Amino acid sequence: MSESTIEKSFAVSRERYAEVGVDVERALSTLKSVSLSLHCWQGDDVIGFEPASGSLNSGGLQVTGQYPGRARTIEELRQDLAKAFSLIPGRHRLNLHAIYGDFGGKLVERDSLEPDHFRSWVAWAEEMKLKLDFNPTCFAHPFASSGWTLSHPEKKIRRFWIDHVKCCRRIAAFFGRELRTFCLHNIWIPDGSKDAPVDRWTPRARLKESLDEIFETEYSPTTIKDSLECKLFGLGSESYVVGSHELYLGYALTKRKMLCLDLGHFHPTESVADKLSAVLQFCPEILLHLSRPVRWDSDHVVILNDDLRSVAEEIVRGGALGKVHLATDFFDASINRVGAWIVGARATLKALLLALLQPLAKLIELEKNGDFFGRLALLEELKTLPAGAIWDYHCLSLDVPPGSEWLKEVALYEKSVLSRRQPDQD
Ligand SMILES: [Mn+2]
Repeated sequence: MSESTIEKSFAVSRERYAEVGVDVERALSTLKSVSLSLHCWQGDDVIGFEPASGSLNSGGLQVTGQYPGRARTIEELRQDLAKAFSLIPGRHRLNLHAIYGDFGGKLVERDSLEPDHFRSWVAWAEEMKLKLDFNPTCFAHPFASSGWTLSHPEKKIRRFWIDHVKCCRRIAAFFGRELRTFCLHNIWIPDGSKDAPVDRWTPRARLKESLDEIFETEYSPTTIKDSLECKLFGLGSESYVVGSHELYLGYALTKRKMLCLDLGHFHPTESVADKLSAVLQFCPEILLHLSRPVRWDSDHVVILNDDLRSVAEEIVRGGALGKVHLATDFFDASINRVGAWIVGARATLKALLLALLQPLAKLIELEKNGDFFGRLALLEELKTLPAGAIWDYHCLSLDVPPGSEWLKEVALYEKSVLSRRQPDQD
């Protein structure tokens, strides 16, 4: 696709949108201001760099697939991330988990993590002009093998995880200070039980107590924004999850923390998009984890489906782009991992673009006048307007390959880099 073809298609498409009352330039300038938080863990199947890193498959997480090319070192992960970021239009953020420290092959217990273990990430982020976000890793560890962490019945184990999260908040605040921006710090724990417990009360009281201790240290909200990620069910926690939606919603509201809603953490028929206009009546900000559940919380790569489009529409229609932090969260080891990142990030940006290309004032007017047929028909017509030409122009103007041209780059990267990596021994 030549530049002039893209520009010509853009000019025609811009006219088509103008006819229905959409200002394309304005939509694009809004889209350019959006920063996604890209999760690092798609690159290495959530394994991280602890020397004796065990299996992830504790705490209800499961990565399936053995596609070659997994990043095995910090250098490989950075190289893959740089490739992915180069094919995603816009300026974005990188989301790290605590197991991704620069440990130099040494065993550092999770309750002894220091900002120093992440200093090289800050240097890399500065070089890449990225901001950093952070997460404690309360899984894939012998002390999490029972499936309980911050609400564990044993005080010693609770202590370990409380101290871990405290270390993580220090590191997040360090990121915020060093990079002169806030760092999104999100807590997810696997705690729950396979079968229906008799006592649902005590673990929730213990979790609340653990969180209270974790948040005793106050950091400026300009350096760290804490969030809590709820879940309805998980593998091994089908009947009871301690950190449920209600528990964290209550906690977030009363203790002024952010709520994190993950698209895969609710009942399959429940709409996360619908929650935004409810939760944001009370919470000033929210974190969204963009994932794609297929029948369960399967963490498939995000695509431009109705769920994602509805989320984007709700954010745009509510004028909430400044209140909703968007973070990707999926892991698929059965396909090219770098490509997976790009598909998910580009789909998210496309969903936002489509939402921004709707004539909101006109749709609201139809609704206000009770013209529900007109509303339905216009929404249907919008679906086939030439958004692709606008997207291509957006990519071109941000120096990123338009259309499917980025696939060539991924294929080349696979051939020259990923396919040369030795397969895992285990
Ligand atoms: Mn999540």
